[in-house]
Amino acid sequence: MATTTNKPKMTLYYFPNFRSNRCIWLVHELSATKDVHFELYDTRDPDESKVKHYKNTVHPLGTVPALKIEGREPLIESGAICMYLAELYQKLLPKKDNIADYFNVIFFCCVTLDEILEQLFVQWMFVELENRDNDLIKNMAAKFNVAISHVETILCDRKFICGDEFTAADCVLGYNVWWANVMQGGQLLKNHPVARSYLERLGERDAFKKTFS
Ligand SMILES: N[C@@H](CCC(=O)N[C@@H](CS)C(=O)NCC(=O)O)C(=O)O
Repeated sequence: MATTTNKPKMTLYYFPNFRSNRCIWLVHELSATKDVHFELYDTRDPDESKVKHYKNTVHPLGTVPALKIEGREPLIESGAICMYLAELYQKLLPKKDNIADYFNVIFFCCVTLDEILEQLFVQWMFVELENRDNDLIKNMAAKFNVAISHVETILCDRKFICGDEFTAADCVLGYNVWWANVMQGGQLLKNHPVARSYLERLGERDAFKKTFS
């Protein structure tokens, strides 16, 4: 028998192992795969008409992720998609006392940590060794160090960002910690045992395993 739900039909446009993973992971945590259809979208698709159509109908800048929702404007920011889905399902939300950490960490990840990691990612992945901007790398690695230390002060006495219960904020931050760990042999987390054990804890979750490959 087909299962029906009272949720709108949704399509999550994604590319694996990039920021889309925040949203894919959360969909698995929410057991919402019957409502959210995953649609692989390659921003570098050589078929220009596909890219044009995506920009016209889903995301004006042509990036992923994006969540198309029946009857409304698509959501085009990974953090906003996570916050929206948690609200829609009324699951994985913080208790009232922890709402400040919830908002603060989601925005810190999407605005600050993403920017730092993106600059390091571009240098390490796309720029030949001899052409790398070593001052920029040093500066961004130092900034990351301060930023992740700040996150560690929040995590040092709790399992997850909002206490002992996992929330959507952990899908957002967890992606950043995973991202930092897969670059350059994990050197960014070398002196950050709290962040590393947080990642280990997240890695034990079934929804994490289904998402990250
Ligand atoms: N602020 C956006 C950033 C989206 C973004 O930059 N996505 C990258 C992948 S992680 C992308 O689509 N890059 C391809 C491109 O810029 O052409 C979010 O977090 O949703």
